[in-house]
Amino acid sequence: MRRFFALMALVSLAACSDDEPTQPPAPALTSVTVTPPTASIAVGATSQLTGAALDQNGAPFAAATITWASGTPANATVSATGLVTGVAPGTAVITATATAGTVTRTATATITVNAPNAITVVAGAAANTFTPQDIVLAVGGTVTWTFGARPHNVIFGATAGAPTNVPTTTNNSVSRTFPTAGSFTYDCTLHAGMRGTVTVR
Ligand SMILES: [Cu+2]
Repeated sequence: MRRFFALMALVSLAACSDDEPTQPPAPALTSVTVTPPTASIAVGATSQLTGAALDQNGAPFAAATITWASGTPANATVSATGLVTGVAPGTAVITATATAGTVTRTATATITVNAPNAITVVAGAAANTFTPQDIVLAVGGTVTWTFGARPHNVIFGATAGAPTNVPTTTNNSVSRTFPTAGSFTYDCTLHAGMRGTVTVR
């Protein structure tokens, strides 16, 4: 019986609202979009993302503020205005968060940071180090080793696709191209522990 009365109350409420003029609901923050949803940039390059907060009708909702965050800042960072900068090869998911009062909505863009085509590695003029030690290079890219007064060489491990070794060199620079994807470790055989890796992808 109680259920019956509750039902009747609902019916009369519905009837009541039918008689009143329909008021469009006030605009409310409903969604946020990020354009473009994917982008591909080189290390050091930038890409501008645009965030748009929308109401329930898909119209711009100007009262929202949008903030930006990178899921992996080691690969790509994002500024307060959505400008993405490539840091290291890999992928970063950038999140735009729209906020209006207590309502938040998020959307993401996926940024692919490509490996560079050319990298210079310094064979230490004073120290027994390759700098940078571990690098990621695009397939077909070139690494140039620069040598100072201190003699070093670049001797690759027995990996298929590794380029020709660089013999002991001073005061010069020598380049090698890497046409094959893979991880190529090398040593300076003059100095124990002096080594580096070229990851080609
Ligand atoms: Cu050396």
